[in-house]
Amino acid sequence: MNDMQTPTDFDINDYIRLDQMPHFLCPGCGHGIALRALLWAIHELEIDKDNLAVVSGIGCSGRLSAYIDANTFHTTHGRPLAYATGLALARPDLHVIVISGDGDSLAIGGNHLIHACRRNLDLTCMMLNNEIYGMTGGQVSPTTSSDRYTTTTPSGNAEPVFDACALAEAAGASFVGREVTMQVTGLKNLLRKAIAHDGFSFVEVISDCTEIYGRKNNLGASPEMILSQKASMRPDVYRNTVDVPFRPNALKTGVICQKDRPEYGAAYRAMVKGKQNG
Ligand SMILES: Cc1ncc(C[n+]2csc(CCOP(=O)(O)OP(=O)(O)O)c2C)c(N)n1
Ligand code: SF4
Ligand SMILES: [Mg+2]
Repeated sequence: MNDMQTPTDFDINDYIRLDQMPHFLCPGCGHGIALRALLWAIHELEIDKDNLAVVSGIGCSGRLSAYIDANTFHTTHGRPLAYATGLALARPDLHVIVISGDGDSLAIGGNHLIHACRRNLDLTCMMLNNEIYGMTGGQVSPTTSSDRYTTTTPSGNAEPVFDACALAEAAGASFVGREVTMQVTGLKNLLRKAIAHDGFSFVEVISDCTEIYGRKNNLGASPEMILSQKASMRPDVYRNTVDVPFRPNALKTGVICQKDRPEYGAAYRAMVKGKQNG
């Protein structure tokens, strides 16, 4: 890892499949910013593309794997962690990174997430939380804020919201962090720490769905939504200075927990070897 590297060392064109351009993301979508931060972290960690596997589910978030010039698997909705678990167990020499959405990881794939946290296999999961099912037209998700409008909550959302980081920590993830797309360098640094961590790392990225969620809830265009992220992190500072909607609770960002726990793949291999020798 080289701390001296600067943004100028990083050229995203070295890491994306140019033949897949133009990408399909809407203008202002936060997912593109998250992809850039992830590739920047991979660049700084000097990970060889041949040793990188990116696994994704289905969704606007899931689509990102198709744009990365590495070993990529665009799998089924809710199941990328299951595919990634098999891959990481069979190929411990690879860096396995999962790109997932809030619906993908917390609704249909919620069970896979809690068990990935419990096992502590050496994987990194970047979950893009845009509070909505973006790809399928804007249905409510487990992270949709209270009172917000979606195609399936036309009178507002009455459900309480999942705190994905609290869930991951409680389920045993040994690295948990959160960042907003507004803080691109902060997000890159957090992802770098998550990928370097030995064990299961969960990173929640607050990433705006401008075209569906933002439009439906009158949250302004991309610049206003980005400002809202900043204000939601420090409502005490910005409440009277920025005229943008706030999230109900102040967002905690950065590394939320990091602990030493036995990594599942190494423990499993040692157990098998012990049985073979004994
Ligand atoms: C088994 C299955 N159920 C449902 C779907 C339809 N589907 C595709 S993407 C998606 C939701 C995507 O939301 P999220 O995971 O939050 O990703 P985003 O598009 O917001 O990035 C759904 C319900 C599917 N493809 N497969
Ligand atoms: S629908 Fe929303 S999440 Fe999907 S690409 Fe457009 S802005 Fe992004
Ligand atoms: Mg989503």
